Amino acid sequence: MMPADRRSCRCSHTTETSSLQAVIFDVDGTLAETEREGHRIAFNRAFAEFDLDWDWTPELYGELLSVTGGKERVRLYIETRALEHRARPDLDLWIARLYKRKSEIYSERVRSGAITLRAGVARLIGELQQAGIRLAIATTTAPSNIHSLISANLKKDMLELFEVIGAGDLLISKKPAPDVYQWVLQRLGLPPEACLAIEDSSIGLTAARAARLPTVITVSSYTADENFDGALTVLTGLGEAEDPARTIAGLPLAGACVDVAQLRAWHRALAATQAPDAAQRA
Ligand code: XBP
Ligand code: MG
Repeated sequence: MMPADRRSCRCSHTTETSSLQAVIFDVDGTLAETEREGHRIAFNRAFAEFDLDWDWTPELYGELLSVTGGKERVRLYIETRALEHRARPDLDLWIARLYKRKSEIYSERVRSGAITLRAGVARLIGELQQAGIRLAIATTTAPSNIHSLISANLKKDMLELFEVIGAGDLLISKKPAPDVYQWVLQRLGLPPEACLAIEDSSIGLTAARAARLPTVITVSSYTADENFDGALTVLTGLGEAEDPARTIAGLPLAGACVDVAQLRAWHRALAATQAPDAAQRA
């Protein structure tokens, strides 16, 4: 449940769109490098518990990331590489049970400290909070996974930090469909031009752009070579003073790391190109 002061704060927000009002974070790959040593390992351990001889190597897992959602990923594997399982009469239920166990293993792993946040994530979240910029999440992973990641690394409940959380099976269509971003925007009560999305993958970028959200990309280990046409900027990460980020494409990062001033500057630059007189000049 959201604390009372946060609820009243939410009501007092303006719907002014010319300044940056909210930042919407993706989770896997963006907040943390969760895939290779987090989700992949948890899938493999669940497979062993279910007496399956499946081994999702880092390379194979990279191919399976072409679909979002753990249950959808297992189904893709069955349909392309473990065809004998297609005939299971209880296939949906069985996948759901396997996924539930995988999620438990993943959360245990995250809570044990195996997965840390990427450089700059904790800092930027704190700075955004201080600046009164609203925070939200748009992900395809399960809420329990986000909770474990946040509480293990920031020692806070995710609801204390993120006002709106669009996650998991909440919606029928996962990324690259825009549904999760549209759902989050609706709950924030904001138009996309008042917000920024932070993503790590081209699938996530497609979802955010389809919801008309300006998007900052921080590439992750599985996504570095993907196509990020349409992103506001593509960076190696959010960066820290002692671990600077680099610009790969798009609007340049002025300093060593992404901070509130930089996000506001990018947002203003975009707004200027979209102002009516700029549109007329174009
Ligand atoms: C990434 C995903 C998820 C994770 C695994 O989501 O597609 O499926 O890989 O998590 P995002 P689950 O980048 O949108 O955070 O097994 O819980 O789906
Ligand atoms: Mg991601």
